[in-house]
Amino acid sequence: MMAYLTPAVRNVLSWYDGERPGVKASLARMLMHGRTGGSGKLVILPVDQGFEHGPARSFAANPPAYDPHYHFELAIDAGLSAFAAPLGLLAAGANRYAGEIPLILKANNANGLGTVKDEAITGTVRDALELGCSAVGYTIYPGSDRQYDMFEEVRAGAAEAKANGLAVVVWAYPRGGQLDARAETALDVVAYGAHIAALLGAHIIKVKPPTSYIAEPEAQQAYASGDYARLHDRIAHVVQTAFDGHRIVIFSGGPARDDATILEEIRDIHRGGGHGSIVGRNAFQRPRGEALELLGKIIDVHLEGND
Ligand code: FBP
Repeated sequence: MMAYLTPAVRNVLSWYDGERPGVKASLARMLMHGRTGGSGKLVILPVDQGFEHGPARSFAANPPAYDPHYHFELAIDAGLSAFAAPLGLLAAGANRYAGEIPLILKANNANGLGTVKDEAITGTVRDALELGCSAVGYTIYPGSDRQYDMFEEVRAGAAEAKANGLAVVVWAYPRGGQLDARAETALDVVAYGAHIAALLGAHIIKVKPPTSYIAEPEAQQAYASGDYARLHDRIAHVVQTAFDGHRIVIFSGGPARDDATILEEIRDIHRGGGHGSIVGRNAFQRPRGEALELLGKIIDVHLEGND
């Protein structure tokens, strides 16, 4: 038999031995796709910012990005692992690009016009299956006054997704309640969010790169003996909190920044043992050629040491 999966991907899949074969096959589909295919790393394009931040804030910087097909082609041509988006955006291209790029249905969404830190369920497991997706994705807002309802929604959606052979991605974004802006990216808070996502049964966990700030007074002592001044050490800690590195943890790109700043951060993510990146605005807010170039460099960093 000719081996299809690489040792790196077999190793990642071994973390999910408690899961059904369909779920592992869906994870394998993403892990074997694109330029990082076979390396155990993932680089994903997320395009839910039109929902979360509004259309002009998301796409005015690069107007071709108003077209859903633009994002499918960007993800395909950059050789990414997967493309994640809300129902309407995926439905606008899933048929035309069927089989060309693994898809993740972002199944809940918020919008910037609201005041409550919560998300509505905007897609179902059945939608994901009809669109040919490999995974469904949910955002949770640990710390929000609505967090427990969000956890229950993820529990229900994830159970149905797993029963149907889909992987589950959780965007763990602490916010709301008593968390101020600084606390949202504090090391202890980001790590707490990643751990909650793992406990909720996420296969892939997405977080923001953490700062060295420790927000919770009760957590100060636990962090007192560690040195978290360097980003790669903070990344390593967050990965550790996701079942001792046995869950795929990927890091978001954030607002558009210059290439050098982004790439420096990606190098730290790689050095800290992060399993990849999920980069939206820093991809589709650049002209296509520049986006392809930057995504190519991001992939190169994640592939370092994989020869
Ligand atoms: P970016 O690379 O654009 O930051 O995308 C990652 C992401 O998680 C999106 O999926 C989501 O829309 C956005 O970040 C949320 O950003 P914010 O924290 O500003 O609401």
